[in-house]
Amino acid sequence: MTEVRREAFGQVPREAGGGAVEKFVLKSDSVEVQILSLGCIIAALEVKGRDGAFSDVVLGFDTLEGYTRKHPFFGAVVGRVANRIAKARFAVDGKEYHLFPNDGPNSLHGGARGFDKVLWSPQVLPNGVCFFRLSPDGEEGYPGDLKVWVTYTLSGGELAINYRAQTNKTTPINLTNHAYFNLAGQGSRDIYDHEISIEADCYLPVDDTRIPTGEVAAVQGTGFDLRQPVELGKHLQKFRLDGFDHNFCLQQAQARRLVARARHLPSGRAMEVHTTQPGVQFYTANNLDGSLKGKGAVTYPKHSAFCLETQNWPDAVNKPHFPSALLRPGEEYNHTTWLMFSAM
Ligand SMILES: *[C@@H]1O[C@H](CO)[C@@H](O)[C@H](O)[C@H]1NC(C)=O
Ligand SMILES: *[C@@H]1O[C@H](CO)[C@@H](O)[C@H](O)[C@H]1NC(C)=O
Ligand SMILES: CC(=O)N[C@H]1CO[C@H](CO)[C@@H](O)[C@@H]1O
Repeated sequence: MTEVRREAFGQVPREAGGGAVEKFVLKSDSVEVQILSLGCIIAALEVKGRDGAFSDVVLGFDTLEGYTRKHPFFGAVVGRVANRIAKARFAVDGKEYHLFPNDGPNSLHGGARGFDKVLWSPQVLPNGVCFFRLSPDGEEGYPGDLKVWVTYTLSGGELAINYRAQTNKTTPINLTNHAYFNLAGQGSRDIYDHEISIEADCYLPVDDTRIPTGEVAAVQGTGFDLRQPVELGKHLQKFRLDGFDHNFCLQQAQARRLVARARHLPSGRAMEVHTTQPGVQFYTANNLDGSLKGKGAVTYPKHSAFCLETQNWPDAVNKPHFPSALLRPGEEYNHTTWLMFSAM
């Protein structure tokens, strides 16, 4: 049984667009998740450890103010196009489109005011909540009126996130959730004692602006081979890696499949990621620097969380050999990611 509760969370200041933000609390026997109507943000996610104790495993803020200030997309749905588009431009059917460059010369995570910074219209479901939004033609430079639905449903230890969209002009799209996890509990200093595995034979090397070079490289014999579980701290040391911020290429299939596992060894908290998407960005929070004050007044230093953002491959709009990122009128974008929590 999932219980769904709805509460007021705060008021967006007028200069940031205005409007009332609500919080939706989904609760099962083993998981309680709090989601905001601002950016469809997962603001808290309490899961059980081996000893039965609940811990909040996502980074974020106690109040709305934290989320309306600049922050690294904590828990938010990012779009229209998650990740980077090189030189903030792309062409569709021979017409060139220019996006707002908000990451050096590139467009990152949908632009200056992406899907993470806007209010969505909620609808309560028996076991979850569905958020809707119309992204108007030209928003952040993207073509077409785009209708988007993001639905969270909880059943037992499984949180499903479904993304659907329809457009009336061909547009690139790829939606993801940017939750930062620490299965030891948010506010824990690092993730070195987490075991991670990713079911990927290949990954995408990047240039110094973090755009994929176009090569699809085998993980075999490199630090990117995470097909067998590794303990993260030791693994980073062994391969002298400063951290991960890379797309791993998943088996090309539209069907649900297991793509990654994370486990916090001391507490036994574990998370499996299943998805219909072709890629997953594994990010070890390399850019967190301890300057943000999070929930319970903790700080978030470098490597204090990880993200597993299921998505299409970055810069796919400019790379013909990557999976297509275009949604055409009459088609429907429909992807789901499942997060399965357990204690072992
Ligand atoms: C897309 O829809 C909007 C409103 O629903 C309409 O104003 C616009 O003309 C449509 N564009 C196309 C290309 O059909
Ligand atoms: C979305 O795709 C799933 C299969 O992955 C399917 O079960 C579901 O019915 C689709 N949703 C819609 C609204 O078409
Ligand atoms: C519009 C659309 O569906 N774009 C791409 C996003 O990622 C999926 C992965 O399954 C691609 O197949 C889509 O073409």
